[in-house]
Amino acid sequence: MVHGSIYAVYDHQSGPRGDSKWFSASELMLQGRRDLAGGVFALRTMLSLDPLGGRSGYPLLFQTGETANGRDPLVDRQHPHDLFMELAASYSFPVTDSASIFLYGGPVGEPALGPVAFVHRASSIGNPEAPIGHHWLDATHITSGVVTLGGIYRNAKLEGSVFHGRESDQNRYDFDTGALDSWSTRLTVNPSSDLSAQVSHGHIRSPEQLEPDVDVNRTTASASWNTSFLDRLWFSTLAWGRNQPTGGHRSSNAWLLESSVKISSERTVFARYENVDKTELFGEGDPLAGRSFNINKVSVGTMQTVGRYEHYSVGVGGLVSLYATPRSMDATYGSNPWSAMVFARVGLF
Ligand SMILES: [Cu+2]
Repeated sequence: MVHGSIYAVYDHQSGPRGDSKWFSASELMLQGRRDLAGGVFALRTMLSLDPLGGRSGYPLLFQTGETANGRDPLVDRQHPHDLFMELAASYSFPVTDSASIFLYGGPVGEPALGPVAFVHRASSIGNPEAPIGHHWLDATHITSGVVTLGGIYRNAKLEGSVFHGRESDQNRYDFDTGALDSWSTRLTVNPSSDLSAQVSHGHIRSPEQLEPDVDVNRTTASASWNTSFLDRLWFSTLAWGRNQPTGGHRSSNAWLLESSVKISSERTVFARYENVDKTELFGEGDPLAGRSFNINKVSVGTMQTVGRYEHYSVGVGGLVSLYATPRSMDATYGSNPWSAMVFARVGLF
């Protein structure tokens, strides 16, 4: 199976901390599977050309997480994804008609923690922008070293993972390595073919390169569902994530609600709402350093398919985001921060 997409995006973020940039966001997913000894063996890899755009990623107001140079945190920027987003193998084996067990692992992969990552969620189809709650919900989707053991019984799946807790460093072309020092567990239930819900919890050892003494306990819960809107497919996700760092640092929450509706065969309309507590927007020495700020963000956008060919399609689109922030941030971000993106997308299938 081959699947992929590449976006070329012009990005503008308003205000004193804003910036403008052309960037590309891409992923190519390859998967092969075969029957083996009564079960199914699969190899999976996922690659991204994000690193070509530079180490500091793209401007995104209120985004935090990871680093571009190994010294300073990335703030108001979205980090690029690594060239290798996944390199993993899995084996699943049916035990009875309604039960199976599986083993998954590899040097780069995704532990059992959080909702489906935003790049793969049906509810964010057409939207190239990363959520500002990424590091509360699904940032572990690229982990350097992971082993997961899971069991499926009827419509329920229970998984446990051990993995390397440190997030990707600023070198996006290499493999990061380290001990399997972190763990997570996730319960997923699919009451119907149109609803999937999960709760998960993990202990992430020293995730941040710039704060190596801090571990994070992360708890997430989410539901994704499909409905129809005037006979059109409508995908939605509601997600909550909580980070509880060790060492007396304050806990913080992120909420996300997003939808994507295919209003015609050629047009998708999408929207996302987020509410996130941010404590890392102001560096040491700033009078606002260490304080927690609650950020509200609403984005709406659309994508129109303009060409369909045998193995790919071409679309163009755009989105606008508005933010509601505490007054005390006005001097830094302006009183009505906003941002917009226009993009072209090539989808492979
Ligand atoms: Cu990511």
